[in-house]
Amino acid sequence: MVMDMAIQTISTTAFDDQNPGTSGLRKKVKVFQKPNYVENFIQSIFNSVGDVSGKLFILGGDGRFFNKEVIQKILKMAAANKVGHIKVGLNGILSTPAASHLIRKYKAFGGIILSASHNPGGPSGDFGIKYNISNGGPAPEKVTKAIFESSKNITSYKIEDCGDIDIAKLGKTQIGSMVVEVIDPVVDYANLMEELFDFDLIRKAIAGGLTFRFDALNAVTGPYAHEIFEKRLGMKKGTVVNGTPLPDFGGRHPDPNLVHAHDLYELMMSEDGPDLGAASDGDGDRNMIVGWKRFVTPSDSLAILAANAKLVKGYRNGIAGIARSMPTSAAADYVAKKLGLNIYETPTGWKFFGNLLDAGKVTFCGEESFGTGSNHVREKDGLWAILFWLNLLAATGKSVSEIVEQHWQLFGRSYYTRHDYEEVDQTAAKALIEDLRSRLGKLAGTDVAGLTIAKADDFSYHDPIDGSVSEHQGIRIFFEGGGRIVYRLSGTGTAGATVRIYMEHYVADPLKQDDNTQEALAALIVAADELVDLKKKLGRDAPSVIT
Ligand code: G16
Repeated sequence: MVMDMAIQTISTTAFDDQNPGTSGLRKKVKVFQKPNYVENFIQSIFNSVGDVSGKLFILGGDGRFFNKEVIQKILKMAAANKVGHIKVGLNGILSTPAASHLIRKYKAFGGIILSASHNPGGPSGDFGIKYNISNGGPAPEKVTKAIFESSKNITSYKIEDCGDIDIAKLGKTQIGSMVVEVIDPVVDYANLMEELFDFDLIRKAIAGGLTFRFDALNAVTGPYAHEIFEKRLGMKKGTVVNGTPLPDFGGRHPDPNLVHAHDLYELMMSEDGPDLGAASDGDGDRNMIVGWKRFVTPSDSLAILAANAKLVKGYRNGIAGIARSMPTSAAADYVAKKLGLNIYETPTGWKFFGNLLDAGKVTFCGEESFGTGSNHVREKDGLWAILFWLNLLAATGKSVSEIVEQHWQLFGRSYYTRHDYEEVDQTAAKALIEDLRSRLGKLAGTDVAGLTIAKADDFSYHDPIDGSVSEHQGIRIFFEGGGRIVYRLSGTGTAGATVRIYMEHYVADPLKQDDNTQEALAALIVAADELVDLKKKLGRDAPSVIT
C-alpha cells in the first residue's frame, strides 16, 4: 500500500538539555513526553549524521512504556527526511545487540535504538534514544556532540502527515517513498549465536545434567531467550523466567545485579540452585553470571572468557586482544600479559571500543557495569556472554566455581567492588569531584586511612585509531602495594547525580586469597570515604547499591 505523501515542516523551539550521555539521551518519560521533545531530538539526528536520503536504517527498542509512540514518530519523520528504507522490529522490539547485528548484516547507514537500558520504565520511569553508526556501534563523541549542537539551534522538524503504521505484522508497507519493513527481531540474532557457539555440545551437556536458569527481568531478552535456550538448545520450559517483556518491567529495575536480580541470586546461593544462573537487562546488552554459590564479577568474567577463548567455536583461532573500561578491574590485563594479547584501557562507555574493534586491535571488550562482548557486534551483548559461559561449562565439564578458582590460581585475583551513591544532590556531587581534582597534584606520598598514595590522576584517553582525546573520565588514586580507587560521576542517571566509587586490590598468591570481597577491600573502602569526606558531603550513611 502506498500512502499519500504529505510532508509537513513544523516550527519548534529548541531545548537546551538534549546532550547524549554515556549511552544516548536518557531522561524521565515525562521529559520525553513534552511537546516536540522527541521530534526535536530525532530531527537533530537526521540533521547531523550526513545525507540520509535513500539510506537504510534499523529501528527498534526494548519495549518500554512510550516505545510504540516514539517508533511511529520516527517512522513518519524518517520518511519526511527522505530515508529510503527502515527495518523495524515486530511491535517495535529489538534488543540492543540484535539491532547492532542488523545494522552490520544489512549494511545499514545507521540505527535508532529506544531504551534507557537498566533504568526503570513505566509512565514515571525513564526513556532513552540512542543513535548507532554504520559499524553497528554507538555514535562516537564527535557525532553525539554534533547532534547536541543541532538540538540547541533547531527551529523546525519534518514529518509525514499520515496514519500510524501497523508494526504488529511482518512485511513491507510504504510511507511516501520510504519502505517500512517489519522484521522478526529474533531470528537473525539467534542464527548469529549459533554460528559462534557450539550448540550441539551445550545440548549434550544439558542432556547430561547441566542445569541453568535465565531471568529476563520482564525485559527485551525474553523472546530471544525462549528461542535460543528453550527451543534451539532444548532446555526445559521454565528455564527462562520473567520472559515476557512488559512496558514497565513489572515495576522492577531491569538491572542484572545482586540487588535487582535478587531472586536469582538467592536461588543460586541455595542448596538446590542450578549450575549456572544468568540475567540480562532492559535492552539485552548487560549480563550477570552466577554459578552455584559463586558470583562472578563482570571484570573476572571478561578475563576468564578471554583466557578460555580457544575452547569456543567462534574464537578457536585465538583473539587479538582485550579492551576494558578504565574503572573495570585489571583482571583482563593479567590474562593479556600472560597470553601475549593486546590490552587497552578506555573511558566508560561502549562507544570507545568501536575503533579498536574495527581496526582489529581487540576481539573482546568488557566493563565492570555488567557488560561483555566481542567483535561479532559493536555493542555489549548479554546473551552472548551467557552462551559463552554455557559453552565453557560444556567444553570443560567443570563448575563455575572451579573455573573461577583455577583462573585466580593461574592469573591472580583482583578483588573488586563498586559502591554507588544514587540520586544525590548534583551540586554536592560535582563539588566533591572538583575538590578532589584540585588536590590531585599534592596527593602522592600522603597517607589516608593508613594507606600511602603512590599516584593520583584524572584519566584522559587518547584514541590510538582516530587521535581523539577524551578528558576527565574519572579520578584514579593508586596506592603503594597495588590498591586503586576510582571516583567518577555516572553519565546514565536521570535524577540528581550518581557518584560511583570503584575499589580494587590485586593478590597474586592463591594462599593469600581470602573469600570475602568487602573484607578484602575494607581498608580501601575506609580510605575512599576519608579521602573526600564522602558520606558527610553526600549526606548519606551508606551506598545505595554495592556490587
Ligand atoms: C551504559 C554504557 C556503558 C557504561 C554504563 C554505565 O550501559 O553503555 O558503557 O559502562 O552505561 O555508565 P555510567 O557509569 O556512566 O552510568 P547501558 O547498559 O546503561 O547502556
